[in-house]
Amino acid sequence: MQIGLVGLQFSGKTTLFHTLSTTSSHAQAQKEEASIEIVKIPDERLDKLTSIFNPKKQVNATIEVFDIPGLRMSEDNKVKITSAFLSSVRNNDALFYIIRSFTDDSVPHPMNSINPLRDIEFLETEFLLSDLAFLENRMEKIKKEILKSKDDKLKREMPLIEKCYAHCEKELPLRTLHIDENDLKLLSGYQLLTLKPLAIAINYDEDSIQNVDSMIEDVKSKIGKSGAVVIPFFAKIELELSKLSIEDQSAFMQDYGIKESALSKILRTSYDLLGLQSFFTVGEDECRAWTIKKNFNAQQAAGVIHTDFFNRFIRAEVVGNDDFIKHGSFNKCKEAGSWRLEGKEYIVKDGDILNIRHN
Ligand SMILES: Nc1nc2c(ncn2[C@@H]2O[C@H](COP(=O)(O)OP(=O)(O)OP(=O)(O)O)[C@@H](O)[C@H]2O)c(=O)[nH]1
Ligand SMILES: [Mg+2]
Repeated sequence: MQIGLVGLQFSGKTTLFHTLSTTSSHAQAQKEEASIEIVKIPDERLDKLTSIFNPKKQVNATIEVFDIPGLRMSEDNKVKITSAFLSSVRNNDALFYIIRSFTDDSVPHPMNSINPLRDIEFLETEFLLSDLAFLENRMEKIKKEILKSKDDKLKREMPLIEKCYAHCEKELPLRTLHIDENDLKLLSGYQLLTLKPLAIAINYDEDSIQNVDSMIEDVKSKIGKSGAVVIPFFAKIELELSKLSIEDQSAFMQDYGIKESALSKILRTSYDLLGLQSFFTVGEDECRAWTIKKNFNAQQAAGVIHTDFFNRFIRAEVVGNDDFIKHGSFNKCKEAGSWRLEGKEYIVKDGDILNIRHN
């Protein structure tokens, strides 16, 4: 799974990116090309399991974060969308608009003034236009092909594309259109931009921390039907905080009045947007978090570990997270009556500890 940080130039994307990364050096902050970081997802539940098993290694779930250089002012003093930019955006499973609200005279804004709502609207409009152009092309193409081909798929696709086009024409992003699962599959290869789950992350000045809740509510009330989640962050101080030890970080966050770090907010929101959850496997070799879709059954979850586990699935031993941490092993959970043997149809719950039986 990959999320993309998208926005205008100098909105704080790379600064935020560096608060997320645990490995890269902060020295490359001004780098201009796009970069991808695999971000380890902190998980207290996994930490607890590791303290029980003391395994050779702990493997956290990860998510890929793509830092895309922002749109800048071109020679005619306008900010223009480029095809290179659009194709970088298309590559992601979910988007985070990184929107500037901080003021700093030494950092120019490509549109020369600070106006978060205008910047959000700019991105939404450009992406909507890109989807409209694609859908229009697709309709033309289907019309031609449908005459030559007996493919039923095209006949199913046409009304769907028309429905999407009509929705976009009303200036509404596709993420606010109800599309059923099968139709989504038909669209999945097209990478429509306004269909991607969206969070709008607004980069505020540190002196806004106390009023940020009402500022966010204000933005939410003005962006209308965007179907987006809106979250605040404070790139500049959070970058400073991210260099401190975990203990110092929480002390400083308390001092500043920051309730949750940008890292934690971004990861939590990504999981929500993408409909993801975790399950765990445990043992003396490794304790590990795995990422699955929310409605995955036991067999699908097994397939994430290994395709053989999917094909040769027999049963899954399952213990809920709290129960496992309370009792500390599958055997003790058995004695306590909280161990279950489930078939392939079992819908895995967030935090479940699984042991897959296969032949
Ligand atoms: N005062 C202040 N400066 C910030 C903040 N966030 C970022 N900056 C500064 O703004 C400049 C641009 O930040 P970047 O994070 O590189 O911006 P970007 O969005 O990655 O820019 P592009 O990659 O060019 O699109 C840097 O000098 C940052 O130090 C902030 O919250 N407050
Ligand atoms: Mg950057």
